[in-house]
Amino acid sequence: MSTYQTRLTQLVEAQEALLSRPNPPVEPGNGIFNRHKHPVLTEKHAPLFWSYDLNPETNPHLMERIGVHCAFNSGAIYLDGKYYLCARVEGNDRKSFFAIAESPNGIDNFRFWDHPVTMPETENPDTNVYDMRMVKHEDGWIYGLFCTERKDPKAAAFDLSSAVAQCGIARTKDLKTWERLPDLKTPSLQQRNVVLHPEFVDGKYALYTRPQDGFISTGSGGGIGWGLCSDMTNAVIEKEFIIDQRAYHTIKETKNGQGDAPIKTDKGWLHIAHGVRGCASGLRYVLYVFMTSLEDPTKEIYTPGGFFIAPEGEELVGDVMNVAFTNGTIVNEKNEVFVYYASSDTRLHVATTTVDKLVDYAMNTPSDPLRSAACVAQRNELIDRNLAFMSKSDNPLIERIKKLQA
Ligand code: BGC
Ligand code: BMA
Repeated sequence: MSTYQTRLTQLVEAQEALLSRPNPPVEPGNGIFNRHKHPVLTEKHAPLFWSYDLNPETNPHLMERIGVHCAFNSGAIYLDGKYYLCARVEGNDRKSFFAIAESPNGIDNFRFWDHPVTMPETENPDTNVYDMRMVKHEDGWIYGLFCTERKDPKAAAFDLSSAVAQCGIARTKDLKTWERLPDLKTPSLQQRNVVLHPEFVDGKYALYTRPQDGFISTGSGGGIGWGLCSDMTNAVIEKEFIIDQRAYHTIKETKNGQGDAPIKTDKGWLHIAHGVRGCASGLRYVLYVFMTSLEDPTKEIYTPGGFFIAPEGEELVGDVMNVAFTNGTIVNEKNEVFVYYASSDTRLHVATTTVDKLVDYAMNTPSDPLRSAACVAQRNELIDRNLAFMSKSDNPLIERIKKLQA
C-alpha cells in the first residue's frame, strides 16, 4: 500500500472512532457537577480537509499542510434542540479563529461545520480574535462578543508582545453569516471578557466588562464591570463600575472575568466566571460562581467561596499550563446545565449539572472568609454539625464513616 493510502486509513479510522465515542460522566464527582470522561473538542476533531491536502498527486506523503493545534475556549448556544459551540480554534501559526461545532446531546458527537466562521474585519484589522460569548438577546439577534487583539502602536520598537485588547462585536441569525459591528468603546484603555446580558435593563443593552490598564495586567482596577449602552451597532459605554471585585489571597487575586452570560433562575442571576492568581508557575486560572439580584443585576447576593472548577489531571497540561477557562454555558429545557470549560488553552471539556444544583451550591457554600483562622472556624462549624448528626444517625454507611476514623 502507498504511504498515502496507509496514512489515510489510519487518519480516517482514528477520526471515526474519536468523533462518535460516547462520553460518560465521571462518578461520583463532588455532587455539584460531573466531569465527563473525554474532552468534547480537541484539535483532532478538526475535519481532515482543514489541515491536509487530500490529493495524492499534490501530497503523496499525506502531510499536514496547515496544522490545527488546539480547539478550546468556546461560546455555546442551544437552538432548536441542538448544542452549538463557537470554538476558539488555533492553527500552528498561533492565530485563533472561530468555528462552529454541533452535537445532538451536548456531551459527545460534536462535529465541526465544513468551514470556520468568516468573521468580517473592521477598518482596523484584528491580529487575533478569541473567546467569543454567544448570546441570544431579547432584541432577536444572536450576538458574538469576543476579544480582538492588535499590536500596540505605542510599544517601543523592540517590544513585539505589547498589544491592545478590545471587545469585538458581531451578530447573526444563523451562526453562518456574521455582521461585524464597530468595536465596543468604554472609558477603559483595554477590555477583555466582555459579555452581553441577555435582557434589556432600563431599556438599554447591559454588558459585563473587564476593564484593564495594560495588555496583561488589569492595573489599578480590574474586576467584573458593568455598563449600559443604547445601541449595539455603535456600542459606547460611558460609565462603567465594578460589580465583582478581585481580592487579596483569593482565587481571583490578579484578575477575574465573566464567563458566558449569567443563567436566569428564580433566585437570581447565576454567573460562572474565571479567577486568576499569580504563582511561581505563572498565572493559575480557575472558575468560580456568584449570583446577582433579579431586581438589580449589579448587586451580588451569593458569593460561594473558592473555586468551582480547577484544572486537574491532564487538564493541567497544555499550551498555557494551569488554566481552566469558560466562555460557554448551555441550559436546556430540562434545566440541565452544560458548562463548557477549556483546559490549558488546548482542549474543551464539559461539566454537567442542573440549575437547581448550581443554585444550591451558590446559596449554601459559605463565602471565603479571607483568613486562615476564619476558614478553620467555618469548617469547624460544619464538622460539629456533622458529628452531632452522625451520633444520632442509624444509617450503616454513616456508621462506617465513624469507623474510618477510629
Ligand atoms: C492570548 C490570550 C491571552 C492573552 C493574555 C493573548 O495573546 O491569545 O489567550 O489571554 O494573550 O495573556
Ligand atoms: C486569557 C483569556 C483566555 C486564555 C487565558 C489563558 O486572558 O482571555 O483566552 O484562556 O488567558 O491563556
